[in-house]
Amino acid sequence: MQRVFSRLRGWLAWTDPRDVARVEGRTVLVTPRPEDAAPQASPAPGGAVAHSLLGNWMSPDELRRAMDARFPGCMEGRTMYVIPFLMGPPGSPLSRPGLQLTDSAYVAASMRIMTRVGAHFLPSSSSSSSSSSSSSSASSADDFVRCLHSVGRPRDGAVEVPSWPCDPSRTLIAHDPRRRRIVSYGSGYGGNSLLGKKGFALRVAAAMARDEGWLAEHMLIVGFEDPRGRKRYLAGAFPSACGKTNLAMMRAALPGYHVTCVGDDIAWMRFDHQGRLRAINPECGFFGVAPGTSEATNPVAMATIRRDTIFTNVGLTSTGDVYWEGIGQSLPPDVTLTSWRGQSWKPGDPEPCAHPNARFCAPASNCPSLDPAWEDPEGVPIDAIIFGGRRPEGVPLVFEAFSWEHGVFLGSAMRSEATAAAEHKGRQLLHDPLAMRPFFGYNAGQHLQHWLDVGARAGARPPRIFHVNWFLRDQSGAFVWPGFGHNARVLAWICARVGGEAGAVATPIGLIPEEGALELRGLRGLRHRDLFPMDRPFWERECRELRAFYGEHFGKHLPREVMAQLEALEGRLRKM
Ligand code: OXD
Ligand code: MN
Repeated sequence: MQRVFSRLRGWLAWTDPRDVARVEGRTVLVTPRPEDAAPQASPAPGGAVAHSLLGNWMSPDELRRAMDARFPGCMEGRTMYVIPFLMGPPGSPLSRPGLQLTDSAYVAASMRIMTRVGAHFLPSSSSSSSSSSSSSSASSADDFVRCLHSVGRPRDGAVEVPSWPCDPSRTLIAHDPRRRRIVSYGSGYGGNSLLGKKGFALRVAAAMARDEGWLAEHMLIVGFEDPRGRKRYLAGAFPSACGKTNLAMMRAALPGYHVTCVGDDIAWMRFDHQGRLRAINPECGFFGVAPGTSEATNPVAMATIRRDTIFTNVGLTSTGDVYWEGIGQSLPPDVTLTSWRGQSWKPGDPEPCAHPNARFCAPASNCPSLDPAWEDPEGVPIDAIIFGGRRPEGVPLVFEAFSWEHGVFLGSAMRSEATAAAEHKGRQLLHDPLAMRPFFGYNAGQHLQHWLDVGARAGARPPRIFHVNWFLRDQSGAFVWPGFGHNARVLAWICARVGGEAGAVATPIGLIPEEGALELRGLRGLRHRDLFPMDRPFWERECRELRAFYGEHFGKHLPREVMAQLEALEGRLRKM
């Protein structure tokens, strides 16, 4: 069921219950050799497909066969939308154009929010140098990313039941990074179908970035201003379900500090002539998880989605408003609810009212905390990079890497509890190097090496790298850190470190704030040692686990420097 809200000037879509998240198992990279796609992708002899934790591979011949079996006639009876679009601010040398064909009106409308749409963004055959409103450093008329999408259900004119057409048993999302092509069949949902997002801006862009010497990463970008008006920009990589959107839109719970939003999901970054890392947000909208979003957890998001927003799989009130778990608004007794499955729903029912991966899709221009420089063609200068994960035990609130190389190691070692954004079940700790595990566009070992290479390049002045964990729990299972706006306290320490103004103590895993350096005033009962556990047996287990992970999933493709960093950590722990 899909409907327009007059009051909200928004739209609500309810999907087929079989099409509710990214499908990682059906997302593939198409390269001549399996090891070009993922380090340990090894097909059975003669096989044309290989699955691995760090990416799935499909041979070009197999893709041709798969497309022949799916595409002919698949759009029959539907409208085909042709969407020329730009990823990145107009006029930026970092921006790149694309063209998506789709037979889904939902996808066309969502792309209109998430990307800049317009035929002038495509390089024209007459202009090999870009025009002023086009942007990109595209050098020839066919230098754009081609995206083909179909829901996979020809239409015979009858009323469709369910009204969300899809072909879940044959869904396939295939990327050919060499030919800059993405083919998506069978799903209309999020990253499966809005091909500018994960497909282009992460997977294909990562391969472009490798070839051209920049970085395409699963990162938010924020500005952080201190009470003296000094502003720094930070980029942060967090796996899905770690509160990236909340951090990107945070209202600081520390007087005098302000957070501004440049982006909440993806960063394209390049070292400029002065050696500073510059970042743009290639998107111009937010595709955020709705459940848990409230005036208390993310008032900026609540303001952002007040209008012009496409909601997917949230609940519906009898007054024509949206509803989800954790929305934090009590309903008048006469208001009734319909769940995302289209059934009448009341609090206490066993199934949730909104799907856990229900989404809002809203234009960035609605966001009240949008940074004034968010569309600066040069990108914003990044002073610190933050890696993080959802780690219930052992991992301190924040620590700083000793060097760029150590920071890349921390990125390779990221782990986090699983997410509703993909098809995984339950709470399990998943390895998620650089928060890119589902989004690598080429061999993940080479991606790590690329990080090492760009940082080592002459003239590069790499930003400092930090690791954060908002999700430590105490013995009763309660969160130790209040999170949300209080995360500004951690950002304040990070920026003070960058400015050479805050003290730190070296531990085997990195530099932690010295006592008193992290502003804890106003937070009762929080002791430094609860926030900064340093348990040698925990880290020894972590190292063993990491060694096994590297061996099993990176094998010979793990950069030597990353292994050297692990060995150095093991050595420091022995001396502890
Ligand atoms: C997302 C994700 O942004 O899964 O949807 O990372
Ligand atoms: Mn994401």
